[in-house]
Amino acid sequence: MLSRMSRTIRPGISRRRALVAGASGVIGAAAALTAQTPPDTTKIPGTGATEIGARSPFEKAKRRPGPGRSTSSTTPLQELHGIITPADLHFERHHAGIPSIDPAHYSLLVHGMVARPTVFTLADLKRFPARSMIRFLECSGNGGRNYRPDPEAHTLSPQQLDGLTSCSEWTGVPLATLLREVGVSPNASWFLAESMDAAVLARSIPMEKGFDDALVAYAQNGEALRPGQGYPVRLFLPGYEGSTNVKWLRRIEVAAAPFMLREETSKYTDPLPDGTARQFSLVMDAKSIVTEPAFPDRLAGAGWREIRGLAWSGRGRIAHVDVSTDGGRSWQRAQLEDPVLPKCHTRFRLPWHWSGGETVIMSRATDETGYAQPTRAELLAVRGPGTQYHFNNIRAWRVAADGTVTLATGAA
Ligand SMILES: Nc1nc2c(c(=O)[nH]1)N[C@H]1C(S)=C(S)[C@@H](COP(=O)(O)O)O[C@H]1N2
Ligand SMILES: [Mo]
Repeated sequence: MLSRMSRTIRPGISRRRALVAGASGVIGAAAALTAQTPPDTTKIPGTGATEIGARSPFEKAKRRPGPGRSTSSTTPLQELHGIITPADLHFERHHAGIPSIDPAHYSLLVHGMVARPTVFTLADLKRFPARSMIRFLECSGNGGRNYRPDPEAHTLSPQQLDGLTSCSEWTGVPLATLLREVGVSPNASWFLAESMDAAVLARSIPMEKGFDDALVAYAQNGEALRPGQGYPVRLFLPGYEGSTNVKWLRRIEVAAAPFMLREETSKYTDPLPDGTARQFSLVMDAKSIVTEPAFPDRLAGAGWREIRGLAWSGRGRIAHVDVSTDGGRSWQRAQLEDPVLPKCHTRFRLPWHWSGGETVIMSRATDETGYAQPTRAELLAVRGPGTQYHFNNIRAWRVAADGTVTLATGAA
């Protein structure tokens, strides 16, 4: 292979001769090279190197199956390997479209109950010690069609059911650094995070989160945030429901109480069976989904295959994932693939022998706090039928005798 390459790049010089020349002196080697005619680059096989990479045209993964403008797109979970979501397949949820923001004119104001109200430019933010963390981001509306009665739910793929979750390496400055910089009052207990998109989306966040692991993020998977993810700066709150991760962040106001905004009163609250509502249900509970086999897969025949899926928890690490291949009668511990990180998608696998009959496959995640993913009946009993968010109940796939796989919402 090497000698073939050297022949291709420098016709007439074998690798052997080049090595000999190298050993006998640099000057001799250079003389030997200049004596040759320059390579004809048009004869190099294949296409040339490119400025920006692109997928193989044989790969068809998409966030949105159809054309047209939409307020959300979903990650094709069943197409991905490992735990990282490519940035251009990270799900999107925009309440009022994607704004175009010139980073040269970007600034973040931090004020309110602070000693030194401050405006930070993007350069200011990048000058602080940086931190990177691999963490998931999930919309709290994800997976609702596995909870409410839905006659079409059996024909949902992992992407269509649960594609509002993704996992990236996020880089930025810890919000705690900025809070110390501005001198937060000891009486402060909440802060407002406000965006500069047309929605002016804003949320109230407990101050403990600000000092814990909140990140003012400017990069994702090694490069600047994508416009859809909040370019140039978003708030990233590991484990918190998606809507609190304010994109296009322009203002943080420190206060002694929550602000009771639209997105935490009329939206993103959970009505309960007793007529009250749960407010500030900020942390995403443990959840998992088998992504292979899943709809629209059709198993080619009986035999061995690998069951694969993802598990995650907003409260910390996944402790274990149990998988049932017999409709919940027995459970086996799946293998967790390294790395198993806190508040991060975790890959699980289990070898499975399908004997060819009808069966139901499901997964149940348990996190390091000991919390286990509930069944649909358990979740319904606590939340009632009217709940709109946080649907982490067990997902089940029915495998028919002909190998077709469909979502079986009532089976778990
Ligand atoms: N400024 C702003 N921030 C926002 C939103 C928005 O519409 N505007 N959507 C929120 C919601 S509901 C979710 S689930 C996440 C989605 O983040 P993503 O689009 O990067 O996946 O961003 C949150 N932050
Ligand atoms: Mo969301």
